[in-house]
Amino acid sequence: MRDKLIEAKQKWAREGRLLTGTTSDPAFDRLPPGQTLVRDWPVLDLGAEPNVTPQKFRLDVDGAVENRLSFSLDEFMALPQTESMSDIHCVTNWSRYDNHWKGVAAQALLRIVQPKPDARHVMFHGFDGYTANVPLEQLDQPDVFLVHEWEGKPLSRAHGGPVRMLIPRLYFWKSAKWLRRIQFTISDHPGFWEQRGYHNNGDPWQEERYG
Ligand SMILES: Nc1nc2c(c(=O)[nH]1)N[C@H]1C(S)=C(S)[C@@H](COP(=O)(O)O)O[C@H]1N2
Ligand SMILES: [Mo]
Repeated sequence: MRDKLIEAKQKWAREGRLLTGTTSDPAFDRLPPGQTLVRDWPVLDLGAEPNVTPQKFRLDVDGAVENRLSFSLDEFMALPQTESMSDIHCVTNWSRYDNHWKGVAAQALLRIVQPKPDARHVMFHGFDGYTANVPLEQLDQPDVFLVHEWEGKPLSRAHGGPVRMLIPRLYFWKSAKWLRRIQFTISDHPGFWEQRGYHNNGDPWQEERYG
């Protein structure tokens, strides 16, 4: 099942499925090219949704940083919490507007861990072994959060609870669920889908679906 799904998605990447060949500017077009609005929130993952109990939860922040950190769930929840509203854009072409989130601002975390001057890239690791990479400047944005609440409720297991990444300006595959580790690196390393034909950057308005 899992291998079939991965194979199908790799085939879409090779064929350039859903590509419209147009780009737009988020300042003028809220909906990126080729996207369709949905009201529900679809679940997409590799099929093995880990059961991350509060006891099992741990978040490590390490690599090229001045202060390596490791949080229990209580320690994570004790960090300053921020509420935000943002849109989701999935590469499989659904978008969902006005999601209300609560969590820790990535910029607040960056102030605590202090990336070293030569840190340029970030790899997110999930409890299921999933990885996704972004340039450090994509993490250092005011709308990026480590979220644990959606619409006033704890984030469900299916959507990556207790804690997932949220990077609204990139396709949603960059937002790792069941967040386990944030690793800062000097050079770039492709994540799970990036190794399988997805674009390295993943900007929806540039239609960076496949690389
Ligand atoms: N840990 C982990 N994070 C993941 C995935 C995954 O398989 N494992 N799938 C990604 C993909 S391809 C998408 S589209 C979104 C889907 O998030 P959702 O199920 O909450 O809609 O999660 C992303 N984050
Ligand atoms: Mo996806």
